[in-house]
Amino acid sequence: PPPYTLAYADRATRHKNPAAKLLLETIHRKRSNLAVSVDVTQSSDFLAIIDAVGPLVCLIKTHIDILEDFDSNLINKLVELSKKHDFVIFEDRKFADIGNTVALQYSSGVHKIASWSHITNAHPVPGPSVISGLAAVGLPLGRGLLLLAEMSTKGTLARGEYTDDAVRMARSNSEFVIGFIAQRRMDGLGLGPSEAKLDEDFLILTPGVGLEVKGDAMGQQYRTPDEVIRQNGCDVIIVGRGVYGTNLKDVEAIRQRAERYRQEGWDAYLKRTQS
Ligand code: S5P
Repeated sequence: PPPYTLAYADRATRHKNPAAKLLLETIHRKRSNLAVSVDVTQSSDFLAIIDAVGPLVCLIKTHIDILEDFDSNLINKLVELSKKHDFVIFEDRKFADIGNTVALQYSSGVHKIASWSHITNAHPVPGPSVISGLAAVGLPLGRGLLLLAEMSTKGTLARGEYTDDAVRMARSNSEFVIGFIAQRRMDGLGLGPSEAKLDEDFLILTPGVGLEVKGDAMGQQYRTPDEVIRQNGCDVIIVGRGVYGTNLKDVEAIRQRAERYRQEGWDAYLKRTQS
């Protein structure tokens, strides 16, 4: 059967990349395909939200450069929380430069992303060299990369041929590229049966998920967990504002919203695999 009808647990055994394996195992263990994106500017809010939603998620997605009071001790605390609550870390850095530059941005600077983030992502726009630059740093550390094959925003240029070429780039580098940021299942996408490999199994992590509203004032577009997981065959829902909301101090409400998304995402997965 095509991978999207397989259980997360079965898919975990098929993956060799340690980050892909860890994510699939964590999803299965915690009965959660929910990733929470913690896009806040203060470390205290960042850590409190992660501590509250940690038990309910498979993955925490960060934009570490948003934090105004970042210091290296914050990374120690994030890593401690990831062990305490058993979640994977994904720094949403969206690398998009020449190989030499992205290798430095990934390994060095203030944030030293490769040293703590299991997964990161890149725009395919520079071509395959963006992957080889990042892989030189990340592969020896057991990290995994997602390519942004599509985006959730109105008017995105990541479509058609661009998306197909992103899939081809991933296929040629599947040791390090574990999947895509995309809006639908990408396996065999638009490439015809001769080019699609039947046993390929890319992870599809999908932002633009919300239950209350259809979008924001800045081009974001939302779909429901059921649309994303069951109807479009994606693997992980990424939710930011739908979970942390506008009152960052009300961690109990944040936890409750996370549980609602976790439940809806998991139900959609059960429907997809059991129908
Ligand atoms: O196409 C995309 C790709 C990403 S990684 N659309 C997105 O929204 N994202 C990220 O997902 C974005 O940077 C943000 O961190 C999160 C969505 O946040 P929300 O508050 O709209 O759920």
